[in-house]
Amino acid sequence: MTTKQSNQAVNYDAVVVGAGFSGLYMLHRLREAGFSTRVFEAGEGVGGTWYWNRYPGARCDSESIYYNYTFSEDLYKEWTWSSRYPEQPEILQYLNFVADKFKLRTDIQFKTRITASHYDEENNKWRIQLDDGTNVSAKYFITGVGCLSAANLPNFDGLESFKGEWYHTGHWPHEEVDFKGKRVGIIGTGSSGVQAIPVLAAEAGHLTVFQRTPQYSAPARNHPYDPEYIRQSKENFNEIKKQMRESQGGQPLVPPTKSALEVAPEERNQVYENAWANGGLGIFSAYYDITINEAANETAAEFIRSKIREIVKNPETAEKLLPSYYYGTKRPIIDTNYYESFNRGNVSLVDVKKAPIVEITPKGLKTTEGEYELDAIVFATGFDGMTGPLLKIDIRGRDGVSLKEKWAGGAHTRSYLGIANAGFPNFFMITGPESPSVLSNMPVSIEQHVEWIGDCIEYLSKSGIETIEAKVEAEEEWSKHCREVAESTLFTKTDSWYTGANIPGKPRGFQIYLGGVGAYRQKCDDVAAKGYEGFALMSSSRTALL
Ligand code: NA7
Repeated sequence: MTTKQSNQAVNYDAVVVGAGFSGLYMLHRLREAGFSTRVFEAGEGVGGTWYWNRYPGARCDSESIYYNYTFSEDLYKEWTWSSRYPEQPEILQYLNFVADKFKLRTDIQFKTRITASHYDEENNKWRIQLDDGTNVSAKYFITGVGCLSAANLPNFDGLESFKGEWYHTGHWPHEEVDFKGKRVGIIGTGSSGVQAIPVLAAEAGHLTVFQRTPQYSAPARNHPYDPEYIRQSKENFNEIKKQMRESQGGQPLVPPTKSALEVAPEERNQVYENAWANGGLGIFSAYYDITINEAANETAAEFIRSKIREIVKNPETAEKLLPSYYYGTKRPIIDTNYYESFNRGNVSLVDVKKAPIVEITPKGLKTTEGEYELDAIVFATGFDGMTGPLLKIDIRGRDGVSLKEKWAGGAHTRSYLGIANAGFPNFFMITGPESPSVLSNMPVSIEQHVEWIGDCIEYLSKSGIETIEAKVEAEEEWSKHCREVAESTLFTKTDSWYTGANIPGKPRGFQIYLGGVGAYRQKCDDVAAKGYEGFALMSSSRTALL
């Protein structure tokens, strides 16, 4: 294993940031093609999101047989998932299995954060600074930093004075945290909070949930897999893989063809009842217009509200839990006993939209209405999504211009296909802003980017091309297209981390491409087939070939 010292002045063909789903496959893909590649990972192990998000109840909301790599049929057939929605430890186990199978660890340096990466135009190299004070360089700089890895810890006064323990769901300790009998407060009711609340409630002496925005959630109805179902999925590997890659959302689902408004209310209600009984995200995908038409959206929203009123026994609590934003325009959630938790005697709900949090005190947490004494606080307050993880690294392209500067001014990030940036030669982002990323089944989108980037680097190498860089016009056109697609939906009408609204001061703009995984793949393939249309290909760092 290479030590940290051995990095002094080392040069690689490619440096990849992060050893999650993206970094692991990127390393494998480039190494197989014969490129010297080094991955740097801040954690002590592989896993990325699944390494850090170890909070109680953490699990995936994509069905497990689709939430894995499909680049290797052997791998798909060797691994067997235990249940429909796997828990975090099982996904982490899977990624460790992948790292072992493809012998990836020898080219990963753990416990090392990349702090800066600057393009050296004269030598056409990325100069990469590590947090141990050493440097490396690479021809290609590739980020696999994930979309949700920069934790958002709200800037509450007094946190340092708190006498108890506090945790963020996205940076959970590796040791078991004992909440038994304790007075626990949890801030946030997004996917992480909704997953953690029932588990914490079962353990804590008392759990106080501090809710700013009530959420729509549907039961996951997780269950162990029938071995026959697993056998069939393995047998149908090629068909499943094809369907996932050509689909809208990265899962082999038949896209809805009906409007929620063209069917009789009784029929629609039955469809929603069936989806509720089956568990998962069936309501979200029941009709094609749920995220584009207000009236269609309201049918799904009101159905879930009716379920909340039915489940939660205390009418006052039920009322506080009723969401009112457009269903699905914040990440739709699936849960195990979320609303049911509020029927427990040891769970209380505090509306912090009505009475905001003022400060954290030595004894607990103060809102405008009173103080809550707590032994532990869990921040389930989310992430600076999409751009956050990229901007934590000081990335500078031509003329020393930083990515932060490039993305600061406007109301929107700009990128070409969510993969590349004008002014940043030989820099690729895996699932960057303006790609389908988080609004798709992530492993499918990750594989598509990794394969596209891998093919591109092989093409450049074979063709004697030294530099690839997105053209400004291509970038502007792509960003405009992304905005137009987003603006034709209800997504842009809600404050969410998708739009950057959860981070004070962050420029607002929809950060994800909503055109669908299949159509997006086609676009990327067309760009490559046309000799990397929209990119300038150069024989040196300045001389354009095409
Ligand atoms: P989310 O979905 O961003 O949820 C964060 C939650 O924290 C949400 O309920 C926020 O309320 C709440 N929040 C954030 N800041 C505050 C402050 N200052 N005061 C009170 N409440 C606050 O993050 P998750 O980790 O749950 O999920 C992230 C993604 O991971 C998820 O979408 C999946 O893709 C997987 P708000 O809604 O902003 O009013």
